[in-house]
Amino acid sequence: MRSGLDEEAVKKLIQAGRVAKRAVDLAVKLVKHGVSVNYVATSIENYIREQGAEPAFPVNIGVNNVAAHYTPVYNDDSTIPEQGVVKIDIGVHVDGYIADTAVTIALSPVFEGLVEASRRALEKALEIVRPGIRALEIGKVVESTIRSYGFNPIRNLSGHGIERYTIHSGIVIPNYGDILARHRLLEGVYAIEPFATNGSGFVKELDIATIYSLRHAKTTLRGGAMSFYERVYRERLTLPFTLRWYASSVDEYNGLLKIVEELAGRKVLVKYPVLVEKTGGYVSQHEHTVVITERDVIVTTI
Ligand SMILES: [Co+2]
Repeated sequence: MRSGLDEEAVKKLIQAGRVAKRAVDLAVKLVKHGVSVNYVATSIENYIREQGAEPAFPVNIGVNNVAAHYTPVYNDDSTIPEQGVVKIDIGVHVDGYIADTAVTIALSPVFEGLVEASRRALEKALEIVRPGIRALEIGKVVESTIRSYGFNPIRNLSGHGIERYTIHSGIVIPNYGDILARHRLLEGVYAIEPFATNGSGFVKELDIATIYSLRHAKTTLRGGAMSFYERVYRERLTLPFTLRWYASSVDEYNGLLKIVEELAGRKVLVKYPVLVEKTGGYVSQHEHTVVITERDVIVTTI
């Protein structure tokens, strides 16, 4: 993908970005006190499909100290609270070409500074990004901007390279001036995503996962597990998914939860634990996807 950014690829990346941007606009309209999180996620995912694209991952809804990797579960009865912040992280793909973007909504004026910190950090990062920039230069700008608002960047969450059908390529764009991140951002696709918090600046994993992905494997599984694996692999390859998309009753959902455990035990399924701020701090996040070509930078999700 890094060397394969042909015209067709760039066209699809831009198309995915356009859908993702409109999905963010929809998210901002939907997020209101009392609205069910299930409704928010499902509406956004349906919108993406109506636009002829597919979710690159289930819509992540992070309320307050939840930083990432929570998507509403089947029959989720939680609602948008009255106070705090809500992060909506949206992935869209067109033929495997991915756009990854996120926005934070302050539910009350007291959180506007926190939201502004990650928004401005992303803006500043986009001002300096250019072909060949070192990842740590972006990290420095993100960190100093967030600190100028009196908040901490989250150091163990980072931006990332993106490849076709792969959300995290392994290339890291730190949210602080990590002196080890001397690698240059060459031709390719990258997500820049500053996280700001009034907590310690680190996330930890909870013992819950609501998002999974499959590993490519030549495996023989029994009965339901085999047909579920085959169905999800056909539809998603190794892109993340939620059981919400596959269950149409509580019984079915509970059955799928068992299958997930079986697949995880066989090492053909990866779980993404919910990530929360270590000290319970509130977290804001903004994210855009950029396509870096030989000479230019295209922000696809703006
Ligand atoms: Co991302």
